[in-house]
Amino acid sequence: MGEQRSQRDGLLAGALSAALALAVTLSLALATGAPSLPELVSDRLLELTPGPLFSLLIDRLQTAAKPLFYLGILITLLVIGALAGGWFARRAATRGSSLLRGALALALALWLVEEVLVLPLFGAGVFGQASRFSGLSGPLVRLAGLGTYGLVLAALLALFRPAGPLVPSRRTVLRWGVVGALGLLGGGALLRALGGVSEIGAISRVTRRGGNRLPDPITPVGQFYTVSKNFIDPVVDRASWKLEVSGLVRTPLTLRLDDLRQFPLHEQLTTLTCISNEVGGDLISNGQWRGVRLGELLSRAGVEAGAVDVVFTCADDYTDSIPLTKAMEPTTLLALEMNGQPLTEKHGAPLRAVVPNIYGMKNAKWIRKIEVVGYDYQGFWQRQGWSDSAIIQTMSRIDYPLSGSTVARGEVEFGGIAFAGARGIRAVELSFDEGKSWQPATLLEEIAPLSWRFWTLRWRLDQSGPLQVLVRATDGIGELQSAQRTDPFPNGATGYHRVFLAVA
Ligand SMILES: Nc1nc2c(c(=O)[nH]1)N[C@H]1C(S)=C(S)[C@@H](COP(=O)(O)O)O[C@H]1N2
Ligand SMILES: [Mo]
Repeated sequence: MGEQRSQRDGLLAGALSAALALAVTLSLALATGAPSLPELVSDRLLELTPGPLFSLLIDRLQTAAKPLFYLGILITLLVIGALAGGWFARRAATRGSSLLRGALALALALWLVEEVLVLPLFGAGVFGQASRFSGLSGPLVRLAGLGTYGLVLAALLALFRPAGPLVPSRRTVLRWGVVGALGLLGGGALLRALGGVSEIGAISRVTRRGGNRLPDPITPVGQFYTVSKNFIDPVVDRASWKLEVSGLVRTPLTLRLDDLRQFPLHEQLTTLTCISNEVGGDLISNGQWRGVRLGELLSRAGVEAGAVDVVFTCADDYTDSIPLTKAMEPTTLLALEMNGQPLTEKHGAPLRAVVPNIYGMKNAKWIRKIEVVGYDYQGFWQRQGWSDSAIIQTMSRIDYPLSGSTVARGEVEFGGIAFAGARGIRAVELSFDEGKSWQPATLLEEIAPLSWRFWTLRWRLDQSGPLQVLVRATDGIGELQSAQRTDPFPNGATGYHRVFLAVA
């Protein structure tokens, strides 16, 4: 076989094998929770991306930014797989050694290069152990992926050998069928993986609601939405952690966790929602927070005249600020616990801010330093144009029936949530006629003043056919939710949520 031809075959076989290997790796990563190479390097790559480009990506592409970024990395890996295949096929053609043994040796070599060269280069450490994902599963999942690459590469190159008949044998067809089916399966898993990557900067794993069911009044920690700017969140060592309170204060403080626990601890149900939540979106959850009043801490330090903002600086170099008046409110907490347990890493262990009535953005996680300043401080997202006051806009959502579902004619129950920060909810209404008329829903008992409010409504649907149902809320001061559809950037999304139903 000519070298040119075998190289061309090798490129093709390499790309196909790499696609399959990636599908296998990502499926395994999804199943085991272990990180795949794309996940590990994308973290570092995003960090290395120049600020202006990063904010352009985030601003312009919003939720698409990260999937696109991810896709870029996958394509790069495909190209590397193709090139390695091309090189290998050419070498195998001239040497005539065993395809299988050679391809597996190639896979092993690629794995070693990945584990001891590439990963450390991207800050993840040898075998990825310096990343948040330490342990054996990561290297093993990546080994399985590259093993797949080697096996498939050998199989494909064997198929491409010109000695084979012109009309493919039944066995060949069968083999291709299996390869194709696996590829499709893997592709599906890949799409799922990409779909799971969402929102400004972060991976938010929120289980999609299903069935005629309202969310849990207090969101279990494992279902609580998460957003961060990081691909890999910081892990803060509790023993050596210290909180610095400085700036315009009479007595700067340095506090350890035990010192913080000497303050009176307050418990408070507060709903958090992300400013990048879309209308009808999932980035909203309710937590039971326990911690120290920020105001009490600041009083201990003694705030000096001229103070304007209180700035949080976090272990991931994230910063944000709230006005001093907000910081002094008794409901502004520095939380140590969530739902009766110490804060988990994802939610900002060991210390995070809980700032009612203000979007999640300003509920800083992994806090290291609290600084009182005499000017209006612009934080991480504010420098990219997001709202500085970030007051939560009134929202409402229809949780069931799910949009796209079919309901039987007759009485149908609707249910969902509404939230307006500290303003509370006075009313929720549904419209079955494009907003011409509105039917009042029943508000369930208030969970807590700073929590979301649940509602239900039973309504007779007599006419079969397609139906749109809209929801709107009125906040506690009597102001109707804005009907105008706006994007999350820069002040949080507005507009009415609607579901599309088929009445049968
Ligand atoms: N240090 C730090 N704090 C942060 C963030 C971050 O990226 N870094 N993200 C913020 C955003 S945008 C939101 S919506 C909330 C989400 O908190 P949760 O993940 O506990 O739901 O954390 C906020 N606090
Ligand atoms: Mo957010």
